[in-house]
Amino acid sequence: MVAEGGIASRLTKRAARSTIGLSIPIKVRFVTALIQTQLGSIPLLARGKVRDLYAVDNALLLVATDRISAFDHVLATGIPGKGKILTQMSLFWFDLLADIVPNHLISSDVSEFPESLKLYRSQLEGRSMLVRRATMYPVECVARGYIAGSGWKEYMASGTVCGIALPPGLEDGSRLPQPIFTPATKNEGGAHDENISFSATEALVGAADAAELRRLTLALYSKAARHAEERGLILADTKFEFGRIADGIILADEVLTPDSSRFWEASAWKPGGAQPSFDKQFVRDYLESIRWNKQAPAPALPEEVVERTQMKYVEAFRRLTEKDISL
Ligand code: Q0T
Repeated sequence: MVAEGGIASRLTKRAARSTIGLSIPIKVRFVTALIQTQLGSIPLLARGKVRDLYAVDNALLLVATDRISAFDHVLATGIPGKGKILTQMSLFWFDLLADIVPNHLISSDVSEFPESLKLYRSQLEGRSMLVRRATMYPVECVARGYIAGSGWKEYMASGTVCGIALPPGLEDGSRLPQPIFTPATKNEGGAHDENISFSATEALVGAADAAELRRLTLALYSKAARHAEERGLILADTKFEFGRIADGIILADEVLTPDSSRFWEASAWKPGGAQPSFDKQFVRDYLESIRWNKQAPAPALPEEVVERTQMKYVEAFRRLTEKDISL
């Protein structure tokens, strides 16, 4: 029985080399990037830039691949282990934040998954979550403690973010007087999310739920930002997605990963321009250096950029969780 026949072409195989002195190999580990899952007849619901979503009985299966995006494109090269690192990071935060809001996690242990998934263990191990199906709110719940990205753009144009008036004189990367709730709506087909006002959020989800989503978003941000700051990282902003089940509101999606958040090295923070990305700066610098026009097809990354980027994900995981990760 060959569960994974045919996926080899979708895997990027790299040898992680270690040498002593005159290039004597002391260890040869093969680390493979999982670029796309292939779960046979399990119904695929969606492939995002990074994650693949499947229907499993009444539940959903979220699988984080090793795909990486930059400048709004998925690159031709994956970062081996990225999906595992981000999944383990989400699991850490779900646990830390469970006193604020329940979440959609059923299990991340493949041994506890339905029988139909066990054939795919090697693709799922460490990088998948079986989650409760919820009715998702059509709002991206963003909290910002610092101004950057689309928030900085809107502030430059109007002095506001999502209609919230901010003090004059802020620079790109400035800390805000207090964290703010800056909701956005998802746009179809790769277009950027659109920042919306709180009253537009009320119109979308109702006033009571809008107030509760704002309260939860700010409470989650506050706890996570404090945790990060104690470990020398700035959580500049982050995006949450919530859903509703019979019992009430639950936290869904991935949480507080570098894909859904801006993490900055606190010791390097210097408002007045774009801050270096904790995880993707080597990737961006490389893509700028080759003067890629940011149109498809996105290029591949050199081995050195892949390795340095992988190290940044491992470092983010270690600093935030104080745990080691085996890929
Ligand atoms: C969802 C119902 O994960 C997504 O896309 C990846 C390809 C976005 N998405 C999430 C849901 C979730 C979650 N998470 C949930 N618990 N219940 N829907 C749907 N799309």
